[in-house]
Amino acid sequence: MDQSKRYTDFSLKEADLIQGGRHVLCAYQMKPEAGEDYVQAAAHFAAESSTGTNVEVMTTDDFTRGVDALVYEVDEKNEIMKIAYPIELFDRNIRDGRAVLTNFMTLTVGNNQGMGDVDYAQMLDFYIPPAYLRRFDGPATNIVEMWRILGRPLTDGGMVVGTIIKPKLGLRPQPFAEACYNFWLGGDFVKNDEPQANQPFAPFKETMQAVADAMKRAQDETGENKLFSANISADDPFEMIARGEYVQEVFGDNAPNVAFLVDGYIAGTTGVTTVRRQFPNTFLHYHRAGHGAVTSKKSKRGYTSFVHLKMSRLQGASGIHTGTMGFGKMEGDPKDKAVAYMLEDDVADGPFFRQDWQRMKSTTPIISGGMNAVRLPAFFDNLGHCNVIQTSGGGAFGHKDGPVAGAKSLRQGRDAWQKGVNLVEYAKDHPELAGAFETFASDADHFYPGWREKLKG
Ligand code: CAP
Ligand code: MG
Repeated sequence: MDQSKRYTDFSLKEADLIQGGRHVLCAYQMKPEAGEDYVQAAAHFAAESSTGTNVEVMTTDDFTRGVDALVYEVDEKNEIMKIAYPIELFDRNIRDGRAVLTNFMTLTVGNNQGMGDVDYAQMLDFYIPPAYLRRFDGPATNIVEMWRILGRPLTDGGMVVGTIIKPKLGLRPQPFAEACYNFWLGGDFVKNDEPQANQPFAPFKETMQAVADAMKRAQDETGENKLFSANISADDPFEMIARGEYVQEVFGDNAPNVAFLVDGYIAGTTGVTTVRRQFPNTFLHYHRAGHGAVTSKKSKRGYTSFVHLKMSRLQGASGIHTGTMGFGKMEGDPKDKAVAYMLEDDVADGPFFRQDWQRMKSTTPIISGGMNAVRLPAFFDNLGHCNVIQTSGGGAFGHKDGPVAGAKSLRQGRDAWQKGVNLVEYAKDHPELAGAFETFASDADHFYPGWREKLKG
């Protein structure tokens, strides 16, 4: 059935829709199945994503038609379509009227992902008007709280030097806590790797007790505050809350130094919002394991990494993994820095829409995946600043002289960049950094050809 009369309106102008403030706008890359008309498929897509289905239903009335999602632009050659969704379509909490991201996704990337007349459709960008934006929680805390704990300046406090405990699995509670302690002697922040939870060989309670003790010891030893991110992801909110409450209890006085890690793609919107609302004063660390199944650059369905990360700021992630923008081991591109700006800035440009965040707090980029001290300067050159949380697992525990040296080398890498000193020069009188050159020699060859001779000289 051709629904283009009802679900398209090409007279609508994007600037007017934004000015009007009553529509969410979404841009998709969409290709119909062979033989299907582009505009008809787009109209069907908008129908399925709002008030319609594949046939006209007799229960439709004039009000219903007033809240139809409308296709307002198509660029068939580039497979782009844009849809305006009236904000009335989107669910709000029955208790307090807050926005429900689950429902936003159900409409915008829900059934429309499996339609028979669509070959593929992927959301590339979206715009949220102020009247809907204000209903989202947004972040309660971010890197600024970490800087406060670390005694750093609250503006441009710089990179939080972090690690992920490796090996990923297989450490018993004491060796696990020792690994934390050692890194803390040279660094700031330790996080659980995402699968570390309540395995029989490392019971959660025993491990957290040992880590809390290690944090105290490291703080006594260094005279500095330390940070930990505890994974509390689980299948049900009650288990997550139980884990979070337990962690706060055992860390006691140091509880404000602990973040909660949620595997936000796998635990989903419910997992993330449970933590955001149950622990509003705690740093919400959004890990995104599994997201590549949807957001990989090789995928043509679902939504992009940019869209995923932008949604996390709405939900209230304090920090989210943004990838390494081509400087680490995961998929990425230097241009991905646009996503960091969308998380940090008050007004930022996406691939299609400019988003005004209306002073919503920022979400801190967490830079992780194959990073080490030698890779840091190029990464920061591309990003233009170093106000991020950076976690190196292999880059710390793989250092030839162990985790204390690994942590120190990361700190030195950041310091060199902040001072504008060439990394090889800096390594001359910073042995841990020099050790990182030797350990990650192929990276050093790539970023600093001739480093061996220069270091000797
Ligand atoms: C990195 C990591 C992170 C990835 C996730 C890992 O370890 O702990 O989970 O960074 O990717 O398990 O691979 P290494 P992203 O430092 O040893 O590489 O940050 O892109 O979501
Ligand atoms: Mg990991």
